[in-house]
Amino acid sequence: SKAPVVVAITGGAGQIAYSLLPPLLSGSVFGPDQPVKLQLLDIEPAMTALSGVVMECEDLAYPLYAGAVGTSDPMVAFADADYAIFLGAFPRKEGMERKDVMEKNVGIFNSQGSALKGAKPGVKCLVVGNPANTNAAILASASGVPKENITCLTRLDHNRARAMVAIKAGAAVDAVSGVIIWGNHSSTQYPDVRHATVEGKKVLDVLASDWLEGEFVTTVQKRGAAIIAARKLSSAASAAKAICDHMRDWVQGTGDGFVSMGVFTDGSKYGVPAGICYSLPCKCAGGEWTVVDGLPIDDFSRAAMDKTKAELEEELELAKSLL
Ligand code: NAX
Repeated sequence: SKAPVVVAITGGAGQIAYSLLPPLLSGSVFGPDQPVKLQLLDIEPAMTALSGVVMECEDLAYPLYAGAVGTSDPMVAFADADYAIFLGAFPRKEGMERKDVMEKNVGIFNSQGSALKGAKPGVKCLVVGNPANTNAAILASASGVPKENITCLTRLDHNRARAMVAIKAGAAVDAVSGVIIWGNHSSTQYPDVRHATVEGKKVLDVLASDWLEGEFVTTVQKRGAAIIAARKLSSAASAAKAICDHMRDWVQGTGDGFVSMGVFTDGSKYGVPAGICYSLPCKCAGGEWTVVDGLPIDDFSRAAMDKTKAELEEELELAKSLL
């Protein structure tokens, strides 16, 4: 049988991790014959809770389970990791300035970046903890991991957009393809349906453009906040599913079509400068992503793509000033 892959997960005692660990151990992400070893990191006060999570990983009794470790030491968590999923971040608390939250997260991702040096050389990283795109940029500079191996999660936004189009058109979700999330995982993100189809027809020909350019865009942009308002907790089941989709596609390939991933590019595509982690349409094959280049961009899209780019540049500048 295959040697296990080592998957490091930060924020292992949190609510997304609780929904994420079962599918990771089931074979649906890394393959049906691929054993998985988990290395779960959380902060010291969460160690008792984390020990319970480790017990449940055993009790799932999945045949691919190859062990689970719970630790508060990043060096232990990242040692020999093939994959690293960063869920842990400092949440914004009432009365905190944006700058103060950023400072906490810059500290976390800077020090975890150093510890990531103990991972396997080809370690593939996914940053989920917010501000995800900018945390990914800090991680990239602190870790020395090649930029193509550091991504951030915008698949949840992508899935939200795809599902919303399907529901509106009265179609199955897998009949919708080609939606794109551009930019930041924040309320400036641009959910784009200009290249999307539903049941083989252009979405622009099927759904009203005032809905597509108005309510659709703002609903996707504010979906995270709507879930917090309703549930008093942020999205967890759908976030975990999106993480599985992102990692499975990265590792096993996208086949036809493309998906949205927060990635670092060289500055030559879609007017996105090098150095920021910006969500783009990507295809994956052989464990590598490539940007789907050359899609025509109209004025409406260009303005929205530039707005979210400007926010990311400003965020990164703030983050760097706090290093
Ligand atoms: P929880 O608060 O339930 O869990 C976070 C866990 O991280 C806690 O157990 C906490 O103790 C731990 N943690 C904090 N600092 C740490 C550190 N320095 N090292 C290791 N662990 C640390 O949050 P949860 O709902 O699981 O969400 C996790 C993160 O995902 C949040 O930052 C959230 O904002 C972000 N999200 C990002 C999404 C995306 O699409 N990019 C969507 C879902 C989610 O909102």
